[in-house]
Amino acid sequence: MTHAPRTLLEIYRVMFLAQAWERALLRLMDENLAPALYHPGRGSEGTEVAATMALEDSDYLLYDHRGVAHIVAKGVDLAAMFGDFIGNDLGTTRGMGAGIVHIVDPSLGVIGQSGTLGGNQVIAAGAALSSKLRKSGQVTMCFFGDGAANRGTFHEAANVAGAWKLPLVFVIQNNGWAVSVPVEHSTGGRFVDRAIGYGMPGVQVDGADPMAVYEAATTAVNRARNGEGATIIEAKTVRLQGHYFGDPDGYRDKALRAEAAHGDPIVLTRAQLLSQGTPEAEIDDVERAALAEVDAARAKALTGKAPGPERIFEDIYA
Ligand SMILES: Cc1ncc(C[n+]2csc(CCOP(=O)(O)OP(=O)(O)O)c2C)c(N)n1
Ligand SMILES: [Mg+2]
Repeated sequence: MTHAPRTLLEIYRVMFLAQAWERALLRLMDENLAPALYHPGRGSEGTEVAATMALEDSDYLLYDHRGVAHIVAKGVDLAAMFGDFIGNDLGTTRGMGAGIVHIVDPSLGVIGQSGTLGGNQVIAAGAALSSKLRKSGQVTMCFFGDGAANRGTFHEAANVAGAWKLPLVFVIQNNGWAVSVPVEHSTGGRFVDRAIGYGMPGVQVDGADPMAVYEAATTAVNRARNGEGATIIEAKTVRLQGHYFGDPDGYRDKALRAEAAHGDPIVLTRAQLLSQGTPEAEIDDVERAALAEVDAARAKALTGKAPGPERIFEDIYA
């Protein structure tokens, strides 16, 4: 199915939905109903949602560990996502492990990430090569952070993507940090400039401006689908919370954290909608509906059951 162009309100709805889902997950962890292992995505919703919404349902998504907004934007069932974190039979993997690495929905092109960061870059190149060889018209989008962009796997994937004009969009979410390492310490030059060396376009966007992200992603997706090859999008984002759920974030001082808070894409997009004349009551309705959707998904997910030992031997291809 080909999507009609998205409006800012549609993109905001999914950003808010992803944030509401994440808050509900953190509550499940607080209540000891799900294992407490998570990397909050607050601050990256603008990029993850707007870029993913430029894809069609049949396109491939390789997400990363930061948040779930890209997975929500691809349309994965919210109750099944809770089931994956709880580790029950309602999850997309029907109880095979709990957590972010394991959400998969082949019917929506959601093929996961990798056991280690950066592994998804080479898997993405493989997925893009497969659709090129099959002439399926599918595009692959691969998300990763500034830290993972410095792995050797990025060079391998970007090099073949450039050489073979693979239908691939790399989305580097540069939030300025890899755990406690600032990007100035880990990286010489700009990520976007690397594109020249791989023979593909590079574009830098403000991750808190979803329309700018959506337009850049749409251009990249169209190029890929038309056989013109890959693109690198570098989105400047912020990490509003610690690296993982429970990280005291002590390596960033108050001033740095306050600066990041100014880049909250949800706050900025809501303000942008209001300034464009969207009635506040309409935004409130969208938010209320999203909260109700998350509540219903949580209630459904909690009716799931732990898988039996026989589940261990299913889906094994070795
Ligand atoms: C190959 C590998 N090395 C280290 C880790 C541990 N690790 C998990 S997240 C992370 C930081 C990643 O930083 P970045 O790519 O910038 O993403 P962010 O967390 O900022 O979203 C690290 C080092 C890992 N999962 N895989
Ligand atoms: Mg980072």
